[in-house]
Amino acid sequence: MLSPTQIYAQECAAKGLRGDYSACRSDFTVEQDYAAYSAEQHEVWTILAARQSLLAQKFAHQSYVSGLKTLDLVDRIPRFETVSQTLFELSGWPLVPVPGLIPAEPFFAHLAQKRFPVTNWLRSMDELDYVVEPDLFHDFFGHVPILVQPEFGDFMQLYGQRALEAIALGGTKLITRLYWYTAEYGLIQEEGQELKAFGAGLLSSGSELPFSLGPSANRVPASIQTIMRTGYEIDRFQRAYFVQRSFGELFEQLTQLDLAAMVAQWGGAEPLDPGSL
Ligand code: HBI
Ligand code: FE
Repeated sequence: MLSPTQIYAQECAAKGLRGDYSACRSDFTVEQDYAAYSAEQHEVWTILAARQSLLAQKFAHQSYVSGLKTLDLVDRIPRFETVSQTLFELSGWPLVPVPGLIPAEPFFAHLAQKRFPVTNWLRSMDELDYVVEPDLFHDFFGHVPILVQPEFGDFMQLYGQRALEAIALGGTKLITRLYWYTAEYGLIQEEGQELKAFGAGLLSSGSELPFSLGPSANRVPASIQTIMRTGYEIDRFQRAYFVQRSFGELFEQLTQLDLAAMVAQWGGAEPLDPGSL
């Protein structure tokens, strides 16, 4: 009798997903085998991190920039335990290594219990600019630094809790869009502040980060209902970027959201075309 993780490992292999799922625990976590990273992989990391941290100074939300400095992520592949301990002390968010994409339910369960899953494999030198699946650089460099910011961390934990509710209601597609247009591609313009990026898909991309804040990007004031109704593509620049007014407001909107009503009304509807917003 195969376990759920063994079944999932077979599915990933069949889909050609990267990552070694053969040794993951029932919650889909693994060990980060730090010694396994080659000198070339450390070089991949330092090239990407040097380039992105320059862009982050200009385009990233202040809390991301300070997280990057505090967690010391730039000079080499970071050690999970070290950063996890620092982050846990700072904002209560330990990191858990995972072999790659894991099923939505365990992913949301980790977030709901204030644990951030970070992929343990890293792209190769000839994939420097783009990998389809989230790798160590996307997760660790893109998602982790801003978790030093309590308001955003609270949103991510609430998101995990409500996403589990949404799955039970049959609203996985709707709730996945909310993650996509905030945690992955979110922009924010706080009162009297400049427009900045906080989404990991932007913060880990050398090209889409400047694009999203540039003249030709389609930026839309954020509304949680519109976000959850809007489709997205995973392998091209986004055709809409939603701009939050504050992390507190995003948290409030998700707290107030009537998920059952949302799923009943829009669960089966055609997605909105982001280009039409
Ligand atoms: N697994 N490791 C990992 N990382 C993710 O970002 C991730 C996932 N599984 C599911 C998932 N994301 C989506 O459901 C979310 O993007 C909504
Ligand atoms: Fe991501």
